[in-house]
Amino acid sequence: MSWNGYENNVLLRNDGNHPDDGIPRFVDVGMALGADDVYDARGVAVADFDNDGDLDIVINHSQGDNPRDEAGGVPAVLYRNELGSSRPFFAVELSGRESPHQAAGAVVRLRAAGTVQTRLLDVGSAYASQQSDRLHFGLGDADRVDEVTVHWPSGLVESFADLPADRVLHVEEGTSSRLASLPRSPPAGGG
Ligand SMILES: [Ca+2]
Ligand SMILES: [Ca+2]
Repeated sequence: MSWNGYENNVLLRNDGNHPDDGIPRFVDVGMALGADDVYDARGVAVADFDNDGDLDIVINHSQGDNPRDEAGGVPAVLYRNELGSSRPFFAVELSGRESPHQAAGAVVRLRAAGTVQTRLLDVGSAYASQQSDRLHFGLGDADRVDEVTVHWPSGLVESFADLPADRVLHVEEGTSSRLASLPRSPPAGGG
């Protein structure tokens, strides 16, 4: 994103906490991955748009308010992730019953291979854009999930143990759950 207009977008890779000081390190990989466009970007949404198990990015732009804009403005751009499809993932979709149907404010914790990740279901996530309500977790090298815990806005807490990777867990609050697979896209250049 650029905040002053017509700066190259940056895409920050999280390299984790540094072993010396415990402070997270981020590296700008926008130019290396071809995601450093100079258009006047405004909104960003991160979701698995092609249902292949990795997160992709859509960026929208302010329209035609500057002579450098192309005629009619710059359309939204989809950056399709072709790096992460081979790595395992896990995703969670929630339907509230006591909680509001969209389950805004739910917190999901996932534990796999000794690492805990936390996601907040946030329905007001970015300017002029909205994240997917499918909560996505990258699993690194783990091929199973030890436990998923859902903290519903109603106060209900539900846990699900020993789940396979590369699945979407659909949970209806306090009622039922089921695992589904995604239609994984063929690799870039594949048939
Ligand atoms: Ca994807
Ligand atoms: Ca992909």
